[in-house]
Amino acid sequence: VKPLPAAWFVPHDTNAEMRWEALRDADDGPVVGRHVPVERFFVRNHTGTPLIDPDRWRLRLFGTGLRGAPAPGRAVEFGLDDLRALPSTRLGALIECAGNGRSFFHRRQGHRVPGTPWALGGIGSALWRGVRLAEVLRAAGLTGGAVDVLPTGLDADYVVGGTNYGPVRRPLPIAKALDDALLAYEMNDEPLTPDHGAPVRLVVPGWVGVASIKWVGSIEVADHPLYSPWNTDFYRMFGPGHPPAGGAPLTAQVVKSAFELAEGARLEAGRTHRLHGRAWSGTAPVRLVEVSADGGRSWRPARLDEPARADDWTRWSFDWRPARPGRHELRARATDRGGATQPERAPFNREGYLFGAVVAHPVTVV
Ligand code: MTE
Ligand code: MO
Repeated sequence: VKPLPAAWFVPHDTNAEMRWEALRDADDGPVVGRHVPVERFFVRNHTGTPLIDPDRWRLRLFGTGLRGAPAPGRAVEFGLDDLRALPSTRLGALIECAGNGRSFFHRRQGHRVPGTPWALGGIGSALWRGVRLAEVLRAAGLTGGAVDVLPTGLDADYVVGGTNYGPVRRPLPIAKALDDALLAYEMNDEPLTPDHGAPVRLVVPGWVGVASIKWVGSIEVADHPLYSPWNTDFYRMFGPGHPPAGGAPLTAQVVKSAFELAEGARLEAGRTHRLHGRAWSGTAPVRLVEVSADGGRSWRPARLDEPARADDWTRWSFDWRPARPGRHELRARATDRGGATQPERAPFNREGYLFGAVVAHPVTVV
């Protein structure tokens, strides 16, 4: 993982969490635009970052969903230049870890959950360039019978608790694969960096981050459902109120919002502060953001500072003039055009996925 400037990241084991205040260094300091610079973008690695020679890298496609059903040893191969020769697409899209916000299951709802204790910084937006997965699947001989597509990463096997789960890989239903999934080779107009999946990663807009497989080396295309631990043992809802084998594999991220402020940020009393934040949803553009400065008793709409989009976050702002010094709690609450609003409590699940409840953000007024 990249070196971690403490002003930008909170380290968690092999992961690096973006600090929200790093999007806005100070009240009037430098501001990060819609897309997060690569050096400030969060990193989530199950194991370690592999260094792959782009000249020797090959993407191998095989399986019963391709013409002639090539076996792994007879895969259809693409090099980086082959991908670059196909029509390219640029797409501004978020990647958000399914576990983003997980620490609030404990901090707000009293549930201890295992896994990376993210606050809200397991997310970032970037401008991706690459070739649509649909394009590559068709070039490889996709048949009408294909059901599932299984991209596999070239990172080390994931070994935990004495079990080797093999390389990180997760099946994607063919409908999503053909809809908007991108095989990206650039991030913010530069070649991908090793931490973010160089030379080529998948970007699956709106879906849990694990769908966006980094360092992709092969893609199996099958005319039957495929399984991997990442859609059976992990990334389902487990625990009370959920089916014994877990709910359906997780797909879209839920509606959320965050302030571009440090926890416990200090603000001056008696003057108006323009508070900034971002809101997003994996299923629909954001329609409304409301802010409360009185513990959730009253809410006022924030200003949406740009047109909302489906795949990206929307920046918003809110003027607040705190009168009285002391500790205050700010809250933001987003609603998307599908009608989903951030709830007071998130549905508990054993692994702490999809925490989308309203979060109290403490600030100190001086
Ligand atoms: N792909 C591979 N091969 N190995 C991984 O560990 N982590 C996934 C996904 N793709 C992962 C992966 C998870 S859980 C997330 S949230 C995103 O990558 C994070 O992408 P980023 O590190 O570029 O922010
Ligand atoms: Mo993740």
